[in-house]
Parts: sequence; structure tokens; C-alpha cells
Amino acid sequence: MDLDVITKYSALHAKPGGLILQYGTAGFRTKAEHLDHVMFRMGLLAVLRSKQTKSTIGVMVTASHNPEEDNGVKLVDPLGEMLAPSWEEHATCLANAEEQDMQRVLIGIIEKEAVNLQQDAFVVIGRDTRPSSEKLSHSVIDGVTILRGQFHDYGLLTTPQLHYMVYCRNTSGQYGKATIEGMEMKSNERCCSFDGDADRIVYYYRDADGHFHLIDGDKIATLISSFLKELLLEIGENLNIGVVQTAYANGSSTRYLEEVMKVPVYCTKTGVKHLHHKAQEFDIGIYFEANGHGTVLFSKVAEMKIKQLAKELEDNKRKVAKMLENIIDLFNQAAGDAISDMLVTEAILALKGLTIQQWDALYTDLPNRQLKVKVADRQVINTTDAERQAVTPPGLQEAINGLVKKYRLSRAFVRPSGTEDVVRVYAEADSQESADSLAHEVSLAVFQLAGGVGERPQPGF
Ligand code: 16G
Ligand code: MG
Repeated sequence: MDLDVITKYSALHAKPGGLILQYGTAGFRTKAEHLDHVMFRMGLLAVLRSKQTKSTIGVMVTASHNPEEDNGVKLVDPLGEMLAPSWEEHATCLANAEEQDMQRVLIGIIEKEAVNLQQDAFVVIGRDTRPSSEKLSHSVIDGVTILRGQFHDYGLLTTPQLHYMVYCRNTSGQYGKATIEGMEMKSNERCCSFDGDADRIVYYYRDADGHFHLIDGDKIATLISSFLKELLLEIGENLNIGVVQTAYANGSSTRYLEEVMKVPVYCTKTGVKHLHHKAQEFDIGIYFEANGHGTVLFSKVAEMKIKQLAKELEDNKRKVAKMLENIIDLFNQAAGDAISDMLVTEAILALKGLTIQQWDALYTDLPNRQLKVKVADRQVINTTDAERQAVTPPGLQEAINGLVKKYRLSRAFVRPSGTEDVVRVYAEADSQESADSLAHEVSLAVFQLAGGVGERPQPGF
């Protein structure tokens, strides 16, 4: 061990003089700006602990629930547990040693714990999503490498995942496989995902040939609408159902809802508030964006009627009315809610005995493509007809109409994004090739007529 090299590198992660921190309940935590030296030194300490235990040690950079400006670090012991208390003391001493005392403290730990410096060391590192975490985890890595430890940086990881990785690695895979890929998607198995704040949901599966099938908000709306319509038919109740979509709804879904299921479909501007508002006009308003935002709203009148029927009707009809009454409670009528939508979907699939493949087969999505175009000012694009027609800039809608005519079963529209500084382009057609080519041509029209900036849109995706 070259102590001079360590001292030299330590100075690059210099400790603010006089700063005293404690390895507390869950490691060190304080303002991120005060933690660089702690991270470097915990990298050193993890290597020593790894050498001593002849095991992989974990280092997690996180301050859990603390405010964003804070950060923290904790070490994970060989069986995935928290660091042994005697080493917590070493951690505190090492973190608090002034620069000139660092070497001495380090040697003290090596001697006290009889660390064999010839032993190999391996450290695994994880971090949370705080803006400061990436840089701080690099300081940990600096500490590990300067002591010639090997490492694997998992990047973003939950804390329990890191504990799990350490445990798996130290038990030669007996406890489990040290992998973060999450679940394994077996063929034809039903899967679903939520977005980060759990207000969107999509289902999907991989078929026996390995093809991925996405079951989006449109198909969820279709499943729910058909189920509710069937129940209403069974109890002979003629409540007014409406399905609300946006221009992003796949053309096949709209056609299926209108022509096969015979439910009226309405199109609003993109954004939950627009769909929600429209859905309030019906006894039962089913709204979903293709991207998975959605729920079902029941008017007070509908709710009362269903509750009354659940009391009045008999036998099977009563059961059906009761089922409707229960499903009202399962929906979150305040806003689309991935968890409640999943429970509704699971209940419907179970009650109808439907597999995900049967559900998927209700209709086949038209191939489609979405693209973004950068323009100087996206507000030059104004739309009407629920964003399906561009009113300005002049000539743009005419150009789109001309392009759409070249393809079969085609449709395209453009709109300024409400969340990013781009113009979004959507195109669908009878084949993927056509949808891709139409989207590209429309992008070029936007670029030319709406003040495109940077490179012209290129074909190919
Ligand atoms: C927001 C909207 C979502 C919409 C998306 C469109 C809510 C809660 N979320 O995420 O409904 O689909 O924006 O984004 O309203 P864009 O305007 O960038 O295409
Ligand atoms: Mg969301």
C-alpha cells in the first residue's frame, strides 16, 4: 500500500477542517456539499472491510427521505446486513480525521482489525436519484481504486437491491442470482407497468415467438367499456356510456369501440384535465389516453341507480348490480390511478376468464410512429378539432393532407408539446414502413413550414 499516493489523492477529496460527522442510524447524512471526503474515505474503508472479511462489501449513496440537498452513505456487510458496530466506529474516526491524520487513522484500523493488505477486495456501489449522488459515488470509486480494490458500480439502485446484491455475491448465488433485470418475462405471461408517479398503466406480454405486445390505454378502455356495457345489458339498465380518447388513440381502437361495441367515442385535446372534463358529461364516462392515463367516472344519478338496483333486483341480476356497485368503488374517480386501474383490469380478466392474448386480440393496432421536431417557437402551431388539424402556420395542414393521401388507412397530426420544447408528430398507416415514412414526411413539412431549427429530420429511427 502506497501511503503517499493515498495522501495525495485524499487531498483531492479534502475534508473541510473541523467538520465532525457521525456514522449514525443509517450511515452518514448531511449536506451533499460536505460529503466528498466522506465518500472517498468510505471507499477506502469498504476495501479494508472487504479484505478483512474476504467478501464483497456494498456502499450505498443515499440519504433516503432527507431533503434533496442532503446526501449520505452507508456500508453493507457480507451477508447483506448493516455494517458491524465496531466498524461503524472506524468509519466515524476515518471520516473525522483531519487530512494530516488520515494516514495514521487508516493504519490504526488496518492494525486493529489485522487486515491482510495482500488479500483481494471487491466493492459494489449503488446510488439514489439525488442530483448529487452520481458525483459522490465517483468519490467512493476513487477511494476503492486507490486501495486497489475492484468494484462494480450498479448506478441507480434501491437500497434493498444493493443489500441483496451483496448477499447473493457472497453466497455464490445460493441465496439468489445477483441481478437487477427485475422480473423475467416468460412467454405469454401477463405483465403491467406503472409510470413514476403511478398515474399511468400499460399491460404487455411477449408471445411464443418472442414478439412484444403492448396493451395500451386504448385497449384498457376497450376492456372496461365492454365489461361495463355487458353488465348494464344483463340488468337491463340503459345508462348513457361515453368513451373519451385523444388524437393519439389508435385508429383501430376508435373503430372497434364505435363499430363493434357500438359505444360513442369522443376526442379531446391531450391532457387528463380535458378528458376528465368530457367524461363528466355521461352517466358512465370512460376515459383513457393511449399512454395509460385514465379512469371511469360515474355520475351521481348512475351511482344511485346502481346502488338501488343492487338492493331491489333478485338472483343473478342482483349479483350483477352488486358487481357494478363494487367496481364503482374500485375506480379512483378523482384521477386516473395505475393501482386501481390494475385492480379493475385484473378483476375483469378473472371474471371473464380472459387471457392477455384474448384481450389483445380484440383488435389489432394500426402501425404508428411518433416523432419530435425542434422549431424556434412551437407556439406558431395552433390546432383545432381536438388537435387533429393545424390552423397555423399557413399551408401546414394542406401539406399534411397531401401526405396522408399517399398512404392507406393513414392519419397524421402535429401539435406543440405541452411538456417539452418540441413539436410532436403522430402518424399511422397500414404498415410500419408507411407509418414511419409518413411521420418522416410530416416532420419535414413541420421543419420547413414551422421554423425548424438544427438538423433537418432524417429518415430512419
Ligand atoms: C402530461 C399529461 C398527459 C399528457 C402528456 C402530453 C396529465 C396529468 N398529464 O403528462 O395527460 O398525455 O402531458 O405531453 O395531464 P406532451 O404535451 O408533451 O405531448
Ligand atoms: Mg405520471
